[in-house]
Amino acid sequence: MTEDGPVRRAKGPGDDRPVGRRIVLGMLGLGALGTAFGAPVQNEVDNVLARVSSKDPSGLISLLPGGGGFRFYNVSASIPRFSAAGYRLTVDGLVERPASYTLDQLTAMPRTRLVRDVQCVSGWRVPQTPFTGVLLSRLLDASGVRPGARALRFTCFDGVYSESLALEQARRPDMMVAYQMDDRPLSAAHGAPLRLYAAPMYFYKSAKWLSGITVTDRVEPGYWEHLGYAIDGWVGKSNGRNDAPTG
Ligand SMILES: Nc1nc2c(c(=O)[nH]1)N[C@H]1C(S)=C(S)[C@@H](COP(=O)(O)O)O[C@H]1N2
Ligand SMILES: [Mo]
Repeated sequence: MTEDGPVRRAKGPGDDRPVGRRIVLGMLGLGALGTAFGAPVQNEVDNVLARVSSKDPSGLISLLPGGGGFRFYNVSASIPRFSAAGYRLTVDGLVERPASYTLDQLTAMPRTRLVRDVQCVSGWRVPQTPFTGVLLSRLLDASGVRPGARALRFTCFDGVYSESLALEQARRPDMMVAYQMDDRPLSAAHGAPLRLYAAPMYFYKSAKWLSGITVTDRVEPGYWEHLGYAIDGWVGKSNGRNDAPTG
């Protein structure tokens, strides 16, 4: 990949940069391996896709298994490694009962499946993508929100990304933590094993590799929000864009 120069970080939540020809060819090679040998290699494909993070002037990425019209974003330098067995989602802060969920516990909870369009603030849109997971309102009710709570802060096990939602936004029936996308377990690049899925908002709100939810007394702006993107990231009503709603 060095022939193409260093892979720099995105300047905005959808600022793309060209993927050099060598990288695209490299990805196609991995894609072929993925077809031949199955899932473990798919993780490698996802890793490469995520590392080159984004621009696909050739349109070839969408041909790769798992590509599916999505662009891959990662503000950190690599994809966090995880083991499904060791995974925990913590819920703490202004709650009566702090919690730490295993993936098995989350998948055993009542599940919600939503099928909406995905809209990135940079313009790309993926139609009608199923996400399955647990509503944030269920996690909040399970832990018991204390008086004075106003917002949620989301942290990620990449150690860099963060997000936020106001409490009343988080309680909506289209705000969840998701462990499936396209009716399959999340891939590493898409945030495995668990990501936020904020269906009515631009996709930067949907923090990947989710590690913690902290209930707070005020909204604490997330990674991109510190850099000027809307905290209330409603699709079509924020960030100076007029996209159609995702629902
Ligand atoms: N942890 C983490 N979550 C993240 C991001 C990121 O860089 N790191 N990028 C955001 C942005 S800008 C978008 S558009 C979506 C992209 O999700 P995808 O890579 O599954 O397509 O993830 C969002 N969540
Ligand atoms: Mo984005």
